[in-house]
Amino acid sequence: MTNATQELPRVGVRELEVQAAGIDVSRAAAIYREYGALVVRGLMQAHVPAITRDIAAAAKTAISLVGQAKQIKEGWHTPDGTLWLPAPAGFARDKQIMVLACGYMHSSAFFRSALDPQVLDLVEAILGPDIELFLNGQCLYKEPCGGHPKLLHQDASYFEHKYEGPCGILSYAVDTNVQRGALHVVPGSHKLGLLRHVDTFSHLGLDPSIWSFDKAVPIEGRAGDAIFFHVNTIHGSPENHSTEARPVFIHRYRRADDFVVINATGTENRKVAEQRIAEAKKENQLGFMVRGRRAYQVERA
Ligand SMILES: O=C(O)CCC(=O)C(=O)O
Repeated sequence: MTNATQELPRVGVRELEVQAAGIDVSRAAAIYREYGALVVRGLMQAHVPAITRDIAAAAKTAISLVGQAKQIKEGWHTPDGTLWLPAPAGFARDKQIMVLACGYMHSSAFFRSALDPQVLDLVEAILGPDIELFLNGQCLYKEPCGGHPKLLHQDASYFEHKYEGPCGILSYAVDTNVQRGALHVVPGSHKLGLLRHVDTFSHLGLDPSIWSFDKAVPIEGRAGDAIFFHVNTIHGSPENHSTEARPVFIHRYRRADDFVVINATGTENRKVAEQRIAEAKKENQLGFMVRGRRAYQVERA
């Protein structure tokens, strides 16, 4: 891993975006391949009302459980599985929600949206015909009035893969501008390879003195807009300074034969995982198939 930089394309959101209605799937996939990021306006719109209801209910539950939070290395966990960070000054509580316990195991609306045929057509054009889900869906939740930033990072620092790695799709559950914590991406950064990450307030991140948000393109959007990003694409989002929460829901897909070789949340556990890379195997890493089929492979027997 290096922190080498190279000439990145100077593009704005206009070059990254297409409309879901009447989409040209091959053109959309070409944008993703070129820039490591693709914005599909309105792609998840039909799913938003039901998912938003489930997210609101999950947030209410999580907040009711904050008194039972148990400290872990990454912050705190409440019994529902929500991950918490220290709250900023002026908050009503000493903890704020980071990852809300609302995924495929909690919300059928969230799970159904992962199987949306138009979404899968796009993922197939990007990853090929045989696709599985990676992880169980994730809801990052920025509370109002200063809810956490997620500093710029590459997802491969958390889950480095054997092959292409996952294609992530982050969708806005609410209209989201920069003040409310819009996702920022660095177009073309997926071609830099995996860069050195450091420990930050929001876990693994790129050195913020080098990779600040002004190096990235903000993607403002409406509820239901979906942002596709490569596992090596540099991305992150600033604090939520609006008066309303900013939830997003994230799907991740990967080739059916792909698997994690390094899993980490911080530099210390990453160092340990890097020593064990040769032990990584596909077995025990099977996700639900959403397109095509999983061919039997002898080494898995
Ligand atoms: O909530 C966000 O905007 C950031 C999400 C993100 O960076 C991630 O899931 O890797």
